Amino acid sequence: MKKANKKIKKELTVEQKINRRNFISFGVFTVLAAGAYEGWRWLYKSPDEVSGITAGAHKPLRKALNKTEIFFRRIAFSENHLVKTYPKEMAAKHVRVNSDIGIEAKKKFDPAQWTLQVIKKGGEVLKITLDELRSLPKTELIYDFKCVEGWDQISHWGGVKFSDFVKHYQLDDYAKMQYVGMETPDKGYYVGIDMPSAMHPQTILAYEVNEKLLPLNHGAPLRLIIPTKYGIKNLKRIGTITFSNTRPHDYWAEQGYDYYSGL
Ligand SMILES: Nc1nc2c(c(=O)[nH]1)N[C@H]1C(S)=C(S)[C@@H](COP(=O)(O)O)O[C@H]1N2
Ligand SMILES: [Mo]
Repeated sequence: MKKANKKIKKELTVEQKINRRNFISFGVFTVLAAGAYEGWRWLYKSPDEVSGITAGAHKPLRKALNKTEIFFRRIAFSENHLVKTYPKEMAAKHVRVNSDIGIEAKKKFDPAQWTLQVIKKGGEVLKITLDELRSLPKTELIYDFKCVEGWDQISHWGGVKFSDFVKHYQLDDYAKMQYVGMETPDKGYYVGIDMPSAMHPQTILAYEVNEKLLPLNHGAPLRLIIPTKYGIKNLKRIGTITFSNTRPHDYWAEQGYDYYSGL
């Protein structure tokens, strides 16, 4: 009789334990749910940032994005940190052509008439031909090009290192500014690049792919190859280069993509 009683008591205890756990879990769930709801309401009711350089977003979200950028710029980015390179044999023979904003085939463009235009202080414009650029030391780079749409490809580029270009054309004072802006000649596509990324030793003004002059669809006569950034920043057919301490306008940032777009 005594034994049986003990058994019943034990069973009740197990059930009580389950009930107690259920009660606690439910409580925790309710508190978390309420917290999440309050957080969402806070975000939802917070003011929109003014859309401009970047697409409109609720201010706290943009703040968080900017904080992430600051983290990557201060901690993760280093001039000494080189992007991985590959042997020539690994480079794709048929380099993928992605998009053509600002360089559409239907648009008239004569590469022979092209000069690169560097906008200097006071509106002075430095005009540079492709032959001049080709007479500068050439840098080659074979690396894994990455597009935000999800594809990547090892490809082989050649051209003038941006930092060599700055030195050669005595743009050192301009390179003390915070940003470089680049646009297609028709101003249809444009990017803004923070100066440390532009001056990174693997950033090149490329005029070759697979050791031949660029075809038009890859950005002839000159394109940006910046391996520390996603493809969107690798502007094809550079028309003008500007320097500034404020963020230059950026085609995809205006559509809501991350301005920094670093890798
Ligand atoms: N002028 C111009 N440059 C551009 C683009 C574009 O649409 N127009 N697309 C960008 C994107 S999203 C990618 S992934 C790369 C693709 O370069 P590729 O076509 O040479 O592979 O170019 C970048 N540069
Ligand atoms: Mo892309």
